Amino acid sequence: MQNCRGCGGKTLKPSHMKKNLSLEVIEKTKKHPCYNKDAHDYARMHLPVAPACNIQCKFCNRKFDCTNESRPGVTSSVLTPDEALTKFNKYYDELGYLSVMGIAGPGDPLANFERTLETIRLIRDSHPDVALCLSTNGLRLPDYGLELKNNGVTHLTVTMTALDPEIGAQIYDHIQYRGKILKGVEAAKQLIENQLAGLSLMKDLDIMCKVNIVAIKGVNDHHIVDIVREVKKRGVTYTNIMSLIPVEGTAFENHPTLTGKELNGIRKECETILDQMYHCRQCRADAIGRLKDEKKEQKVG
Ligand code: CLF
Ligand code: SF4
Repeated sequence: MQNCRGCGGKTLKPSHMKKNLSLEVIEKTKKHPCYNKDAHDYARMHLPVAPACNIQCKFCNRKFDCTNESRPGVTSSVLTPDEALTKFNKYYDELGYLSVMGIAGPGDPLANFERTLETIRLIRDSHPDVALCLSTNGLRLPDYGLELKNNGVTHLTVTMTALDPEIGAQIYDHIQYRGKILKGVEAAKQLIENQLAGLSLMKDLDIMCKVNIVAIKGVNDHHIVDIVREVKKRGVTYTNIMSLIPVEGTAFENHPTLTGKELNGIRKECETILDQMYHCRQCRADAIGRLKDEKKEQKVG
């Protein structure tokens, strides 16, 4: 067959797909390269429309992209929603295999909710065939989850690093929540509570979810299996355990990282509980292209 590309991710259904998804979300998941490793012929494009963040992770230097979802690098240029649509249109036409629009920073999409929502609506109205994907720290997910669903979001990632607030306090410096700044254990407790409540809300919504976990040697690496067990109870079917990338100018700048073998050991242990992602590229907030041949940021026009 002239056009046959093997399964191309179009016929295989990822085993971790959530139950009760609509046909639309199932079809978009088959073409989502992060959720379906067989969808390697399809591309995602991140639109960097979300500059602010409402928490401070101790491994994050705000001069760089969000290290929860993105590897540190040159700071992304921040786009307005209209600029983001123009850029998306350009690559959609040029590439011909763009199937996912993601918002993953450079801060947190839900800390920039108006800009995020406007971008989602613009892409949804112009490209109904495209999956709409967000990655968030989850602090505002209980507040905005339903609105995301009602505006067409099909895929959502929550990044967690702890379930135990004492461990969380070693990783988060503070959070800004409802007009207050919370620090230490109190901050971690509120964040974790909201992450779990947000995931419970997602459980019955027609959105495919995953949880990203940043593994930090000697801090939370022994605790990751507990996170995976807990998020499974909240309906999550797929987790992505990523190694910390030490960033200059942060408390974790010189922190030792897990070896590939150690990281895979944790993933293997967690695989007995939930399906694991092994093909994450720790993308920038402005990444474009297929995971197998990631393109560097290019300016529009
Ligand atoms: Fe982007 Fe994330 Fe959506 Fe994918 S990335 S918002 S789920 S479209 Fe993918 Fe990149 Fe890994 Fe993220 S490879 S860092 S898991
Ligand atoms: Fe940085 Fe992302 Fe953490 Fe916000 S959520 S502080 S942008 S790593």
